[in-house]
Amino acid sequence: AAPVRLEDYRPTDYLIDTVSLDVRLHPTATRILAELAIRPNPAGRAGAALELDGDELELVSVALDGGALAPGAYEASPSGLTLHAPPERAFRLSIETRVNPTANTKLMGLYRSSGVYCTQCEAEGFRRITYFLDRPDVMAVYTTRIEAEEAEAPVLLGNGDPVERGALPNGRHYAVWRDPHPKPCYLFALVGGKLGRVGGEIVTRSGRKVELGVYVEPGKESRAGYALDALVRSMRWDEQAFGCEYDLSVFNIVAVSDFNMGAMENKGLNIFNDKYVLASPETATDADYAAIEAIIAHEYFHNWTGNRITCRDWFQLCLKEGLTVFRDQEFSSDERSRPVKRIADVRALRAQQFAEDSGPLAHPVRPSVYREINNFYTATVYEKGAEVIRMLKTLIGPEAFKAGMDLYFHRCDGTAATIEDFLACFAEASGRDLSHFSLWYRQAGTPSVAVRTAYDAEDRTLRLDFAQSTPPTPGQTEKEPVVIPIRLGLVSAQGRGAPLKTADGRTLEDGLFVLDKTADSLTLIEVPADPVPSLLRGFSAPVRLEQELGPAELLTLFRRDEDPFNRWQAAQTYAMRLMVRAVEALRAQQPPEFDQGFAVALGELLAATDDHAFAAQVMALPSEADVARELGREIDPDAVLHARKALRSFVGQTAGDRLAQTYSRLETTGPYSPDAASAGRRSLRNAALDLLTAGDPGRGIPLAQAQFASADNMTDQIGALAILAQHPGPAREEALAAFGEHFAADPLVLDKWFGLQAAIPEAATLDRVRGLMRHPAFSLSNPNRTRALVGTFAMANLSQFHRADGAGYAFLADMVLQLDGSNPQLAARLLGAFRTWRSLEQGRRAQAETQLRRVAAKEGLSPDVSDIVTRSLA
Ligand code: B3K
Ligand code: ZN
Repeated sequence: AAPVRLEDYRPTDYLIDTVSLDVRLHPTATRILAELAIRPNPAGRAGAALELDGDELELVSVALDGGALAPGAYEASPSGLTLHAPPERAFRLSIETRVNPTANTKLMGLYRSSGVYCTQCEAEGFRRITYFLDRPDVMAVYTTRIEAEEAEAPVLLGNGDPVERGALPNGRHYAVWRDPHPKPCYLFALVGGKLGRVGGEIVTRSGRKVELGVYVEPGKESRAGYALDALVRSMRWDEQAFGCEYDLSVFNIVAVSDFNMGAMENKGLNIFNDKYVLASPETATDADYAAIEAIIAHEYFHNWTGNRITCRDWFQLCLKEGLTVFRDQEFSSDERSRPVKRIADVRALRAQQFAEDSGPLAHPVRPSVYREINNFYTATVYEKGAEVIRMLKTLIGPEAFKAGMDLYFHRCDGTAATIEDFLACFAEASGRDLSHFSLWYRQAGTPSVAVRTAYDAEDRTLRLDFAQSTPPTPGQTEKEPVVIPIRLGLVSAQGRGAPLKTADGRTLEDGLFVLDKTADSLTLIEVPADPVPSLLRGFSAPVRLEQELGPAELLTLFRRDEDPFNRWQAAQTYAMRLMVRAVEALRAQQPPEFDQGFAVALGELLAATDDHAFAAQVMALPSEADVARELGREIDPDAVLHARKALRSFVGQTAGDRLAQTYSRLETTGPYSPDAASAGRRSLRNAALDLLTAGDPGRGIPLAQAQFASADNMTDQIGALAILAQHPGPAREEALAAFGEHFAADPLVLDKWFGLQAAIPEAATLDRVRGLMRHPAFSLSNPNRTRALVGTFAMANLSQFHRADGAGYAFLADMVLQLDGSNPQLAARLLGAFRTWRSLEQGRRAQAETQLRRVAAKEGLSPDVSDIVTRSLA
């Protein structure tokens, strides 16, 4: 397919104002009668042909204003329907298509998941249901009639408000739904099937009553309560934090078990991967609960940021995704712990987005060209997109940000907007020129900020010299300086934060310094002796910070910084440095050596803290992938694995008694509660056991075995199993077997079990993964199963995916080629595991390239896989 370019955007030649659909559900031959009210677009070309998109469609009939079309007047194929000379006035087009939901393994358009009919239309799935102008700037009002056999599909759901339902002859029935809000077709959805329901109700702030429903597989209703609770809290929060009120009489969520992503924000009818709905103490971890809360919120928040205001074209994807991620992050911060949420988000940003940004798949937050849009639902668009909004708020301040959001909701409501429309609201509200800032949307790559500090004891001045640079990325060799908000403070060994006075006598407002040139400096006066600059507080910009700090200075920040994020960062930096040095030692055939400072400081924290979740974040050392990224080039994953193991073992030994005390002190009694404080307690306790076991398996394994056997909740049970899984031997195999048997009938729990085993950093793991593919509960046709087993192996087992013999790469290439025939989106996602291949040592690099070339050489690749492999090799 030819590349699509942002610069080529032009409005459609026709508009579609209303869509009336009549869908007759059938497992293999569903018929869709679409009636479209079409008129020429005043902004388009007069007299142009009408070219409707299609994808694997079978046309049954087409009529114009109720009359048959002459054979030469149109042209139809599975991928399009063209009217050569449509009327130059408003007209009605009636189209009947036939599709096979059972054969739809791509999970785009209308398909069946465990017998439930459901749809996924974003980005370009509606064209797999009927011929249409399948692009987000065509907004219409939809009425949907759904008809089905009542025994097969007693529940029939659509967008908007329910209008009518009734019985039909021959055991069939129907329901009619109407959505009064004009929307792009990617927000269309319908569901039909046997589903259980958990219901609720909410009254919005203007007094509108809204009926809430969460639909799940019958029998799983008891696991839907938390999702409903999270929905109610999300609706309240959005009214209070952003002034956004819900706008229909019904809001439904449906959980399905075959889904390519996390969830989808269809208007009034969100469809979810059941992994992000179903939760009970025995089957879901604290992390699952937090993810459910965040994703329920995210999809709900799209009702305003995405649905009421949508995107003009897919290049503007971050307009809805970056903003909605920012909103769900704020929600979770308010519901839980703000610093801990920030730390978790930055960990994820670095792991996913920084990795993407430094490899062949790097692209700007707003790309300017794509071949397959589904490959742009990325960490860059989502997570970096959210960081850009966060920086905007930091730069203009919370009041102006609020005013800008209000203006955006007011001005752009009901439109398909652009990033320019969005930024204009903030420029107006703040009175600032945001043109330089907007470069964040166009320029890819992670900027580095290098800092040099010089303290003059006589003058009591501190000079900070900043320099920024962004490495080249595909298609962008020259980079310009971006606008980087740097929050900072000074921390002294005595622990008092010094005020920040600049040379001209001002106090640095909110501790904010803005670096918007290649190099700049800041001089602070009246600085007492010995300050340690605490820079990029709260991770105020998505950059790499290069700051020369010695061990003593890092420990000062770790112990005394008033900014919790930088306390955590100081510990991470310390640990990272130890591991990088250990990698160097190992590669020089030397044993790694560690100083005590880090372990001692950890012990101190454990003794003093009552913020368990924070302490758990400190104890989770940078991952192998983090270390690999820090090294940047010529990576030897085995050395990384062993360096990290050695440090964990050293810390576990050095702080052993403290860890053991923490473990027993934090034992909980009473029933499980998923709240943040209880979850934090569990996470610290499990982190303590993990390090303790790393340092002294003889001491830790019996504790883990006991915890595994007695746990009354999944967090503690899988926590113990994950620890056991790191230590080869009968304890591990027995526990794994017991768990597999106990949860044999619970696919979502088995996914955790698949994932744990796929992540074991041992040479036998690849064979174990191959064996598990033959497990009766495993199936490559289910995306959750595939991601749990194959995805975890490729994305979360650095040393084994990157085996020196290339067998990990060959395995993944096999999986990608096999899946490409059935589910190209899933195949393309998995192939992304190769994105760091150029940073490996030369032997592995060659092996990875061989497999990428093997994939590239396959004939008939999907556009999805072809796009990823081409860019990966470029
Ligand atoms: N908007 C959907 C993602 C659709 C992905 C299409 N390939 C979920 C979300 O971001 O909320
Ligand atoms: Zn989203």
